Amino acid sequence: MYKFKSKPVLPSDITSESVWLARRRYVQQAVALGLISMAAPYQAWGQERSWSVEENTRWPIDEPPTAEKHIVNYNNFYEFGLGKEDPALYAGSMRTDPWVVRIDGEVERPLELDIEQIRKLAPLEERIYRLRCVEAWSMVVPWVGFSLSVLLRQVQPTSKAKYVRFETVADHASMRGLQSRVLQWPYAEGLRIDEAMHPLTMLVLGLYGKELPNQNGAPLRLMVPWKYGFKSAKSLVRISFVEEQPVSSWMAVAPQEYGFFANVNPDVAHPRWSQASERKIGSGIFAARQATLPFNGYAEDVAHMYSSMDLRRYY
Ligand SMILES: Nc1nc2c(c(=O)[nH]1)N[C@H]1C(S)=C(S)[C@@H](COP(=O)(O)O)O[C@H]1N2
Ligand SMILES: [Mo]
Repeated sequence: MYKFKSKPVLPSDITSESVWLARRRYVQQAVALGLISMAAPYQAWGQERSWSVEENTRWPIDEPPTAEKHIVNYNNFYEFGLGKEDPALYAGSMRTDPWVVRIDGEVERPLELDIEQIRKLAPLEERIYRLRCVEAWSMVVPWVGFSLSVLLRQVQPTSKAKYVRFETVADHASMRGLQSRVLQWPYAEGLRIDEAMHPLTMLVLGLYGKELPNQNGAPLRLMVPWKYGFKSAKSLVRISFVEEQPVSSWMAVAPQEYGFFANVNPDVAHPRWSQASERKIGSGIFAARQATLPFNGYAEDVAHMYSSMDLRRYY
């Protein structure tokens, strides 16, 4: 598959990810020397890491992850306000425990699971995925979780199920942004079943080896790495198999700007700006913009799902 080009690590980047890089190099060298088997779970290094996770090397990104301080301080989570700093400032008041996720709709066996039950469904993996926002910036994030398909397989969808709809929490007591009418609440998203079952599609419980911070969508979010960031709904409370294509919150307010598919595509501009390049958050003000890749670099894995579709029409 496509490998992202390495970028030199600037002194300004060296924070918690230097620890991460050191560990990653060690693991790669040790594997090359036959010292350890890649299948063996390793204890994530660094003082602040709290989980032991298995590194998933199926989808490598040969590029250092964005510093943790940027990932947790520059966010889109409109339930807490429209500013990039608002989620870090205000999401602390969201209660994430207890938390129950309902899985229902066109299924034989609807389920309600709490976070502990979900966490036990599969071993946690670290996967470094790029998040490419429709606003033409990106970050490279060491997410922790596992494939969404693991969860979806628990409920046995019926033959009517064609799509999966995702609904996120809407708590007026803790979410000041719900007063705004910019979007329909609760925030809703959707995927076609084949997209939802694709092994790249991830259910995320953490980042940088720790539980998800509230501003990044605690306790449970979606991560669909070949689609624009708005598809990756945060703080999920309900996952429903449905017959009809769901209307996502962004489609509902601006259908000509935000399509259902939202596959990252440098050749299809947003009506108000180009999608050909992106600014990597934390790379410094003098850093060059980088070219945006079709399907965010995952074309080999996912392009086949859209082979018969006109991607200009189904944006
Ligand atoms: N519930 C909810 N999920 C959401 C959003 C939101 O406003 N509300 N914003 C989306 C957008 S536009 C992006 S780019 C990503 C940002 O994720 P991050 O803040 O963890 O980087 O979350 C997505 N998920
Ligand atoms: Mo976004």
